[in-house]
Amino acid sequence: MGLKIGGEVEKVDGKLLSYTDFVEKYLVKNQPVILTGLMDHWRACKDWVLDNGDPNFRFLSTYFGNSRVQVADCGMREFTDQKRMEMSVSEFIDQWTQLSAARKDSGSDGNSLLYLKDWHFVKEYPDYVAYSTPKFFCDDWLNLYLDKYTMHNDPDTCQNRNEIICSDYRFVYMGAKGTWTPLHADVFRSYSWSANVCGRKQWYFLPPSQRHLVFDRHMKSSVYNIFEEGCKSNFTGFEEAIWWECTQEKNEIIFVPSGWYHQVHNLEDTVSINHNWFNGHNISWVWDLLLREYHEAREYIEDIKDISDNFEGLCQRNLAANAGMNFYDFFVFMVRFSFANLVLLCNLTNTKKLSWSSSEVVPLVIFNLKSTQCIALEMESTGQWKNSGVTIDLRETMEDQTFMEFCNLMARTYGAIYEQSEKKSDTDKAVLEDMELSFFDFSGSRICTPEDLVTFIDCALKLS
Ligand SMILES: O=C(O)CCC(=O)C(=O)O
Repeated sequence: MGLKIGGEVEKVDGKLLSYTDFVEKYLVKNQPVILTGLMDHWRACKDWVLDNGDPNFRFLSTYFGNSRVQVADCGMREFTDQKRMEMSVSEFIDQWTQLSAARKDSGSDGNSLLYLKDWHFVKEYPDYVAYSTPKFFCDDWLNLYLDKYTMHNDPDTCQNRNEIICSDYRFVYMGAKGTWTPLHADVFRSYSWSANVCGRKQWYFLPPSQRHLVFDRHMKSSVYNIFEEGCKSNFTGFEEAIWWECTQEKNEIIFVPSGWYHQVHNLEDTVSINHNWFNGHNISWVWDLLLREYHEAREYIEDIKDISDNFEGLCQRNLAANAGMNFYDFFVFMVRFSFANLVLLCNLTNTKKLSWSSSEVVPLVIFNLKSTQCIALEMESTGQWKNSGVTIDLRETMEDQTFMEFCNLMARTYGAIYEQSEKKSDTDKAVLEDMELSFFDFSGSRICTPEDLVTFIDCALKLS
């Protein structure tokens, strides 16, 4: 018996959809959708694709051939993912074209299929503007933050592995017909969007409410390939699962909501661009996952608790190694992010110096502050903050050039969502000086714990 298919992913013309409608129908409800008509002017759709719709291998190899990339062997499982290797883009393309030629000659599919994944293209080629992120996906706290800061600074973990791996969550994927991605929910339980520059993809989705059906009894291991024979016997709920299926065509963008498990198959030679991202609508998913992974990291080393000098530090270190960030990284991120929202709010509500329309951005900024505050309250209840060593001095932060750049980037991004990009939106220093006098007097200027962050946001909201 095949999969039970129950749900249908809507297809909507992105040009006719307002930002507010997208938020209400898909972000808030956490529902998938395919958007059309948003890639018309993308450089990637011209440079990377031949007239017959195939990938332009010669162009990709000539201009980007030297990049080192991660390539998955779709025929080889390694733990919960496919086995990965590193090679140059031109080596990858050579293997792809040889394989396609061999397939044409023999008529067989071959058994080794290579899939280029997670290529940090934007970070590597910032001046080659391959595409512009559609406004629906611009309220992206993750990539906005990573454009100015790093998430985790421990030299033992991600920095050591590779600077670029942690640098952003904007990727290019390229794979021949038949390449695929095993069943998974996205990193940090973020949203993702994925755009087909050429080719087609088949998506199989499982809503979060049915997640337990693809896990074993202990909720430890999950299904790798939904078409594998063993699924029914190893995962007893599997047959009850009701899947959503859809085909994403060339020049279409799919929105993948938080926590939806999905498996993806390339039906033709396909090049796609995808981002992972989170914002005020799904930040609670990120925190819930981090908390769950923290408990797992703790449980794993419980037996050395009594002989360890700094057991909590070790748990946080392991959490960062597994999840890409730990509680403190997430906390620092939330403090900087809230503070930048406050700066933006002050600029927007200072009517004397108002330089661009604030009517739509102010509610978004207030929503951001409130959703961050909710998470800070939850963080506080974990009680891990006594000796965390985290201190963020807001006066110092305000003097920091990187923070000012972060505030400006945020202002420009939120301006662009509401199509205010032509007008000046940079942070006004004079407004900040006014703010400093009035604000720090009653909020204090140091943030060390989630409790401090809650108080800080309370004060910030009073200004609105
Ligand atoms: O395109 C693929 O193979 C996988 C993409 C994916 O899982 C995602 O965008 O979340």
